[in-house]
Amino acid sequence: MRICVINPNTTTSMTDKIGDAAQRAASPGTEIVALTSPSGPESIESHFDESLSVPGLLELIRQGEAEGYDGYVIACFGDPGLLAARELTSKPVVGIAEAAMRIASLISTHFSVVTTLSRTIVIAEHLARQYGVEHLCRRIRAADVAVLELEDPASDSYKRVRDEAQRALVEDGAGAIVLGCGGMADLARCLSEDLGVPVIDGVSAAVKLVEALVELRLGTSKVGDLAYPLPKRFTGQLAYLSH
Ligand code: 5HY
Repeated sequence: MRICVINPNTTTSMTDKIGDAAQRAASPGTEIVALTSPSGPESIESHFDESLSVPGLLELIRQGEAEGYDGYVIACFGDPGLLAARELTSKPVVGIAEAAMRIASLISTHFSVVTTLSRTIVIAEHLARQYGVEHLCRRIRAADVAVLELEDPASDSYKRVRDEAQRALVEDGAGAIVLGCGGMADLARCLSEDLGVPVIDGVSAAVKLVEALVELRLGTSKVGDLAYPLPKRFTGQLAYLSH
């Protein structure tokens, strides 16, 4: 099968990292195609960034339908545009936050999330509530690492993420750690060895969930609110969407 993994920010080095993690997680018969959003913010660290990341990622899904992908991953921890993306396809579309939180709920009765900047904590809190795992999520923490610091080998971002995760084990009593950024996809194995608890990377979790859905022959329902978008006229920069 072929899975399209979309990085909704425009930083190609992060797309490469995400794609490598996705391919490592994928089964032997699965091809991963990792794509970078053609437009939008270089990193997503606020409601504003997240909203402006959606048109680019939706365009990749629109184009992806002609490529015959078996499923899609939205590789940003805010799961931006997830339901809009599901309207565009009958294939499975899985966001890394939903994937990571649901997988964490299968292996622990309480997990904590470690994300990047404090101002994005509320985004993950809203998702935990939306996905019905709020009672299992002890706390959403921030390592106070800017997303693009994760791309800088000279930064001490790994140490800050690890130290915050360690605090989650001690203070929250967390039984597992969820990594709250697509850019942390390469940290899970080392962190799990350092901390001695399961550490869930949403990119890997999402890839395995898409594989499972495809193998179960299950895709996005096209009945009701996730049916294909209604024909309508768009103007301005989105005029090309008119149909
Ligand atoms: C992400 N931002 O996964 C989120 C993480 C965050 O550019 N990719 C980003 O901080 O919300």
